[in-house]
Amino acid sequence: MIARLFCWMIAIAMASLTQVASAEDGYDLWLRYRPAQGEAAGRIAAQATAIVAPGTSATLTAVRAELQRGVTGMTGKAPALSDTVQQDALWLASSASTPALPVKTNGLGNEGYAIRSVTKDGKAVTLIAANSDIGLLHGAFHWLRLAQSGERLDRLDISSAPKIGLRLLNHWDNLDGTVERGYAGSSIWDWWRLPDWKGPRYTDYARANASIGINGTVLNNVNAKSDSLTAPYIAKAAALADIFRPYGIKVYLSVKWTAPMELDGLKTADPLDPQVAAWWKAKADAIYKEIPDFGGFLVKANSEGQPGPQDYKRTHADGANMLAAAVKPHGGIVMWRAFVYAHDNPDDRAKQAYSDFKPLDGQFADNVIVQVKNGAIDFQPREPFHPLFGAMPKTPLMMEFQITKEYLGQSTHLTYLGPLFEETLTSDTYAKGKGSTVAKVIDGSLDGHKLTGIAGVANIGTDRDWSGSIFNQADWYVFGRMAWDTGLTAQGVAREWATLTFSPDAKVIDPVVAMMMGSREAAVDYMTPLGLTHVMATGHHYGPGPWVADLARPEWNPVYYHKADANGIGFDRTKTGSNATGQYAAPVAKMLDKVKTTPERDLLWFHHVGWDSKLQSGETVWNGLVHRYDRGVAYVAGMQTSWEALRPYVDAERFAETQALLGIQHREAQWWRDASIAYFQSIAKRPLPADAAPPAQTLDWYKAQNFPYAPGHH
Ligand code: GCW
Repeated sequence: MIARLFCWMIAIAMASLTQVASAEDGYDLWLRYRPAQGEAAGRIAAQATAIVAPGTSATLTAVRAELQRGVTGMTGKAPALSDTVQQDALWLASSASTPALPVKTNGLGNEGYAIRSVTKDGKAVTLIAANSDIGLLHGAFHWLRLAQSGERLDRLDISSAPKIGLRLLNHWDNLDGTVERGYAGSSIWDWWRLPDWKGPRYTDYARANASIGINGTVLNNVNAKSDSLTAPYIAKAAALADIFRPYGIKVYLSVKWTAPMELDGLKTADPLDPQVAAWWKAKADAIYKEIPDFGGFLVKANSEGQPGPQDYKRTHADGANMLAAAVKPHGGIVMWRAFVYAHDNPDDRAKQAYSDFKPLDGQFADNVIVQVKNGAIDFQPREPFHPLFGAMPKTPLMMEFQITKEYLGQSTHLTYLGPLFEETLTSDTYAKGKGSTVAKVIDGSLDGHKLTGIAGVANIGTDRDWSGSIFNQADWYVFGRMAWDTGLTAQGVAREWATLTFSPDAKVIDPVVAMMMGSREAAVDYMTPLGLTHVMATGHHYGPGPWVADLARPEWNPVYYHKADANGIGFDRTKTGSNATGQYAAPVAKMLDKVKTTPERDLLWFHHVGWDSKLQSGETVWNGLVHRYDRGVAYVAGMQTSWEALRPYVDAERFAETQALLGIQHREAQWWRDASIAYFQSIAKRPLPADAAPPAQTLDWYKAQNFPYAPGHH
């Protein structure tokens, strides 16, 4: 009896173990390494009978562990580790430790890699070559990506190196564990228990980021607290840096401008005061003592209430250069944000960053890089590229994208950001004639800069799936992949991600990629069609609020942005209006100054047009607006149908989650559509087009909706 009970207990324990091992809860991200199907398993096993990656560095240890984990997961058989090259082995060798590699590594830099099927001493092997162990790590992840995708592995000839130097995540994580604009749980940094307790998530975070080429992370919110610069918090950051170092990831900190006053009672934070400069120098020295490869500082100054050098009648350059001098002896950098606008500046908000920064071109120290958001307002579903790109040739500029979706449906909407990133990177600034793309500005090639960077505001939290939903993981993934190679397409990366996340089966991939590719445009349609912007509800930015007109600062009110009145709608940013168009290079400005030549997707961003004026389709602006709202909602309904058809091919757990979230998205898209139409109709006073249904509720009902506990607002 007892023996039987015991057997049962073992059986139950085994069953739950296998369940845990195979649970598709999203924790493994795109590094799932599930058993390969059909011939793929044999292909992988045949090319990885052994792993030859001798060396004692922490990075090589991580590389071997990752390859073993991957190959074992995919084939069910652990490859041997060997110090000598053997037939059908994966051979990893860096030029630093192996002379006369059969593959050239010049041009690969410190992080790039080559993967080639070669013969070494009569043995067929797959060589992963690089100039450093970190390069080998990136190469190993590339090989694992190919293996997981079911690709052929026997005739490889690949080489890859990043064009952009700094590829960073920016965490808007607070020291109390909350995350500003975070929709995936709490901060993954357990500041309270660091540096003693270092949970396994930190290593998995490093693995995930290294696998897509991210090489730095800013640990704390740009709305920074001084405390992160105290000795206990530096020790905590150092503990994280130690975990990330083998994966080629450096840590950075956001700093608060007035830290010298708050922490040590200095009378001023004037950047030209020698005591202030000395304080920062000593602070930098203290940080580098604990974190010898510390990356540097990120600064939000004189923006949205944060203190900064302008409080002392100094410029952003004065401030940045003082900090830059402090980290310079250690090889550190300063990332100075250009996201600034002031309540006492009556000028169009979209113009203010350019007005502040353009005159400072040429005045920044050589270890300062100015971090510019993709658009001139704030991470909207669609923004034209920021006019600073191309306008500061003497200053390195880095891109800031927002991976977390403050304005694109937060954690519940499926709105794949690849197309948004691609649209921005391929935009032509015309700064040096045709072909002066934003990508060329930030990769330094347009103006010959060596210091180059791109940052994404992270969408990572303590949720089991890290990002709040399976599909939100794709936004993290595509950010990393495009940061590594700005030439990748949103579509190509979507395929890659879907293959790794679901399966290489075209029956799954094709519909999933199709859903993803139109999803961001759908959000534009149901939230901010035709170039509308910033019409979200106050504070948490969850849901529609185009009627809001009572906030203290004019540019906090949606009515400031859409300027709808009895005659028409849109913000006149042409010569007759705010002249924001004048901040672009002449050919772009000329194009945007006329309604006719302005891309319709940006129409209301640049022009105030009559309700009855005609769109390209021939319909009126009013009718076109309504039709776009409807098109957005219909797209979401279409995604629901596509997803339903995938039920047989997707595991129950991820199927159910996505199904439920698409349900939320549909309901909210409808709400956005109805509320927006109810409001704009009250101003336009025009009938709905014949094929459009009236909003479900009255305008007052929509206005009365209130969400005091919507997440992410701190
Ligand atoms: O997008 C806005 C957000 C703020 C954020 C700010 C910024 C960190 O609403 O939450 O603050 O931008 O980028 O500084």
